[in-house]
Amino acid sequence: MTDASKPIDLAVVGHTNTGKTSLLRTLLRDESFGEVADRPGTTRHVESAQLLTETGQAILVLRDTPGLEDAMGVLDYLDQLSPPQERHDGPERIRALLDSPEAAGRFEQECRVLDAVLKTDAALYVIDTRDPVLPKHRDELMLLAACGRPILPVLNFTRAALSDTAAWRDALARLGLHATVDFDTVAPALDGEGQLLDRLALMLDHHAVALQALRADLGQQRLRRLQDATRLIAELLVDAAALRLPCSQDPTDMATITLGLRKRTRDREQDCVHALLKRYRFSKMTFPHHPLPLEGERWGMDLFNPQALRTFGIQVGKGLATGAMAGATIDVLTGGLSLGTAALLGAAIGGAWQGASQWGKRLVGRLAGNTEMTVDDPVLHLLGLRQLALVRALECRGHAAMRPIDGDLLTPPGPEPAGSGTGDSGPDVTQDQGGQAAAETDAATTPPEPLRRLPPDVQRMLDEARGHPAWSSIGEDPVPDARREALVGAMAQALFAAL
Ligand SMILES: Nc1nc2c(ncn2[C@@H]2O[C@H](COP(=O)(O)OP(=O)(O)O)[C@@H](O)[C@H]2O)c(=O)[nH]1
Ligand SMILES: [Mg+2]
Repeated sequence: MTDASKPIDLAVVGHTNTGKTSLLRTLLRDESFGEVADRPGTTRHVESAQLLTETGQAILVLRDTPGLEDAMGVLDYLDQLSPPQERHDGPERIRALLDSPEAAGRFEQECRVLDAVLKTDAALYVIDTRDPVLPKHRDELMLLAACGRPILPVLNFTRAALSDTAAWRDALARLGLHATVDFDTVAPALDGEGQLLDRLALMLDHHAVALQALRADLGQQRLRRLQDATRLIAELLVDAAALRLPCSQDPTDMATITLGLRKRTRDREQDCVHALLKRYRFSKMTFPHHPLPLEGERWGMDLFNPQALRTFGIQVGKGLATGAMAGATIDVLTGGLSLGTAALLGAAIGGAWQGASQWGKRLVGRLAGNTEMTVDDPVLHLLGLRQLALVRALECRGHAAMRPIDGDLLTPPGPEPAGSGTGDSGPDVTQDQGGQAAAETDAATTPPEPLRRLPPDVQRMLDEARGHPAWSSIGEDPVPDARREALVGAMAQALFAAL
């Protein structure tokens, strides 16, 4: 077991339903590992999986085990089997137990766990910190200690209202377990796995180098995920900013083209959501499809709804706020020159065009036949902010979480827009299994402060993209362009810095 070139073997143990399988899911970034449920005895066998570096090297083997249900019964039986006065050491006594008939009988489940612990380098003892410290927990720890392996208590459910980590730390210290790690498997701290590996490195000093290397590797993986995520968002924004749909100045035609513009933008946003979920190794169920309705239902979800824009603190010009063309800018075919939205909308619908004096009559003349619809700036901002909010949520979500991310994430709390009057901006009440919804709501009460605006650099880049219709992969005639790639890279960096 001391061969430092072999993967480090860890048994994940604890009472039933404390989140052992959940811990594996989150550490492995695998929502589908094992079976997780709010009822006893879901994990019946010892299932294992490897935690790999980015290059595929296995550093850790994690063994999920069934719950220790009758530690007290096992301890009593151990006393009969090998009375303490015989002075066998702990592992010898446990081996005697494993050789006894009860290993295939009454204590089959417990013996599977103990067998796994004897074969591993250390045990992670998972604790539901909402539970009071009970004699059964002390019995479990005594039994595990008899295996002669280091034990690292992992404090789970730390974000639940009833969690009492102080009581647990105190009780564990009394049992000689002074190193513990907080790790809420549904909403772990950003550096949760790093802290876990640090504690393990202290306990398993001959594996410390490998554990520190794994810690650094996981940090790199996280960084690359974030870089890829911001790149996906930059791609989306460039596609939306560069999108231009030709249009006559007939108001009916304009309204139809606007619908097409909205559809392409929304579909493109949905693709980005899916790509982000995939990059973070979450299923589509993590953030179910929000249909982004045109009106009503959930105003907060509508990309082109002025109310949604305001919730993100985005100022909307008067001319844009309502009407069939909300969210679209009418633009002129003048080498990408983008004119003020409100002003042009005013012109298009026959109102006074305040921009006329600013741009001059010649330009008004050129408007005559050659208009285009583009996605308006506030909508581009909203698109970016929503995706950044999603990335932040994915960053601090464990793969054990079962409740979908709340769609309200996309309309984070802000000054309530006057007259919203919808009353439906409260948290989604999602049907969920067992008691998780309540506990996960605890975790969800402290989301990171939402970003309120895109960085000015990004705005400048969006302006540039507007002038290049061929840069839009959802446009009429996309053409690959090195300058576009460079811009996407630079925008991704600016978004990364904003996160
Ligand atoms: N809210 C919340 N629920 C959790 C957490 N860890 C586990 N659960 C839930 O608790 C239940 C039991 O978890 P599971 O991993 O199956 O426990 P095991 O029996 O120890 O393997 C499942 O419904 C999990 O979704 C946590 O940190 N927070
Ligand atoms: Mg389990």
